[in-house]
Amino acid sequence: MKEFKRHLVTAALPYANGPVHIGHLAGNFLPADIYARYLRAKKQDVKFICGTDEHGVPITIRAMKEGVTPQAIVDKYYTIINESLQTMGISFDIFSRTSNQVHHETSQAFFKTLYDKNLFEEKESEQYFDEEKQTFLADRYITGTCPKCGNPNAYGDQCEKCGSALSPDELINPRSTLSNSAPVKRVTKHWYLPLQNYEVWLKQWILEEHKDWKNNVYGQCKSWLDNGLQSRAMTRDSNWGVKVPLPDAEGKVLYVWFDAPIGYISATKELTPQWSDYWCKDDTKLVHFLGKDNIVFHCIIFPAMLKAHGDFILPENVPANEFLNIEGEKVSTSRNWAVWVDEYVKDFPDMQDALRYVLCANAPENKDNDFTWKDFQERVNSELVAIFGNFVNRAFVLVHKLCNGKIPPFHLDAKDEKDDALFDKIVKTKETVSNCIEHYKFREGLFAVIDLAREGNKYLQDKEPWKKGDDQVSIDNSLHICMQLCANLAIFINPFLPFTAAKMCRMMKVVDRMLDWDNSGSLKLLQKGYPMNAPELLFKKIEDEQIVFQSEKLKNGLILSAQETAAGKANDEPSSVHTSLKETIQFEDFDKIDLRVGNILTAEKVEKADKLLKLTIDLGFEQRTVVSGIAMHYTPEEIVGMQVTLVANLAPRKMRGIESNGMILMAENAEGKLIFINPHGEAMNGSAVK
Ligand code: B3M
Ligand code: ZN
Repeated sequence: MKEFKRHLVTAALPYANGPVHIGHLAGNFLPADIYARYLRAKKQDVKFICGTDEHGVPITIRAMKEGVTPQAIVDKYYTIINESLQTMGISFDIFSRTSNQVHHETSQAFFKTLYDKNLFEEKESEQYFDEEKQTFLADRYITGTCPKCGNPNAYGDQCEKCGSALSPDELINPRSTLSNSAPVKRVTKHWYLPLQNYEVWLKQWILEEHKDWKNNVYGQCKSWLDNGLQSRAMTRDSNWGVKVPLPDAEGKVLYVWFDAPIGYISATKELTPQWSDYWCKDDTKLVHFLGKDNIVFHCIIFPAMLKAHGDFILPENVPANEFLNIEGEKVSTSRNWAVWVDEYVKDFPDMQDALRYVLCANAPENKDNDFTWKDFQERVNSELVAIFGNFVNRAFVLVHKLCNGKIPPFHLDAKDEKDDALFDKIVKTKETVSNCIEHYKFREGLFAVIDLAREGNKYLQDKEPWKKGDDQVSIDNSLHICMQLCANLAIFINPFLPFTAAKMCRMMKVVDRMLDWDNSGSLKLLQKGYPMNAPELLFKKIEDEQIVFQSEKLKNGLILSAQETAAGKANDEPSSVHTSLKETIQFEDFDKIDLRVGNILTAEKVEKADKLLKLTIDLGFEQRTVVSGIAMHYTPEEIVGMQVTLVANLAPRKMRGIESNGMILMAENAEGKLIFINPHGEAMNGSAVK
């Protein structure tokens, strides 16, 4: 085993084109944080690096759609992402941004080194260009008819109907998703990294020397390497990104996957003048945490870049996770099918550890996993509250009741085999948790801690100190052990649930230093006679209403996003101008829908919901409240008095606590603004639309 002096831990840089969701947390930030916190508790020299990825097509497209500059987009989301991750206790040593000067310089210098070593191929090729928007089009932003199945809305990289992988050249009647115009071909020059030149080395390094990598990671690498590598362009035509540092490169920027991983290096530079100790000395252990869609970039392309450069170390491990689905369905930011971290921390104040717990217990470590609100509630209530919280609380309450709130002495002569067994279990747990975290098996590690708390409950139940009357020796011994167990539990749980560990320290009146990993596995953490504080509530139970509210919110998000998909407001992916038709329905299906004309009587903004307006609609025979996701498109004043069409028999639904009774029909104009579908002349309020 190699001896490492330092640790560099990275979490993949989220794109600053939207908030982060719990899938990012489970796949990436949380395991990295647990690992970094554990290393710090072991008194290791560790730097935990992250930041936002602020370049690339997703950001320019988003900016174009919102009609603002890319800078405005990244500024907005940097702040939101940074705040929500801080609040969740993700303990980065730095959370930087790839738009920073030092990053631009670092990645340009990196590129220049490879260029000067003559490691790029310069190649010209023809690419689609949108003349109206004056921009080259990434594959994803071209639509057309699929040559395989005739789907009129296939993308330049893939047909989502028949699943074929496509290239833009294969599309029949290609159109730009940005302007709906037909793109033209233009010749453009780019710098390619011939990845095939690194194939032999990569095979040796990964397939031979890193058989220890997780199966999902190793397997993906193997299949890339078995299929053979090709040259890949490391530059793009764009005016947003890191400029290519060459004289004849006007309008060219570095490919976002070239500059983003260099962001780890630039952020470390920003953090410490000793940055090169971390990046250039091979007794540093570099570990990248990420989701499975980023494996190829971190295991193949970035290492090839690092190898080509020559000055930097390579990752020791890349423990990528699979995906976390939500309520049985894949996360989709475009359909707003996601649980957003910034919203969770607002809806569940001071309950970060509950989410950390469930996401770790359910982490998609080896396969895709599912998050459901029901499971969230069950795990919190029956594991965190009923096992861990319950044990700690009982121990503290009993110490206050039976031992004056002070750590009782331990009478060695009265020690029995139950005491020994519990002590053994503490020592074993230390070893198990260490081992699990060091091997990136965070779920198993967490379960070992919960298991220990479960043993604590059993021990208390066996010893029944509350029934021991004046047998103070027995009371003392059992509660002495329980309190030592609490102290150990605080140390073990700390990397996973740091807010809980901090509360426990307050309850035990000890400073953070007690949480040093090496202190654990001992029954001498708290001195006899030492006074304890009263127990604090470690975890709150999750009530049914909270779960119902969250499930509704998820579904409402779908409805809102359906209303604005075309406008692209909540959308990372390009929306094609015409979406494909839904499947055929029968007249009876249509006839179930009761459409009515109504008049907007009042309109007002909904507090803390920038998309929603609350409307009163006059249907002639009645008035009703409808909540509509149109606040980005209309002010309340401009719509009062308008006639609209309403789905009048849609089941009521609560949005932001307001019951909405129906849905207003909207379509989209060429600019992506939502417009009302209203009668051509004055119709009677309440009349049915047929
Ligand atoms: N921003 C992709 C992603 O968020 C990308 C990661 C960069 S890590 C260097 O999935
Ligand atoms: Zn197709």
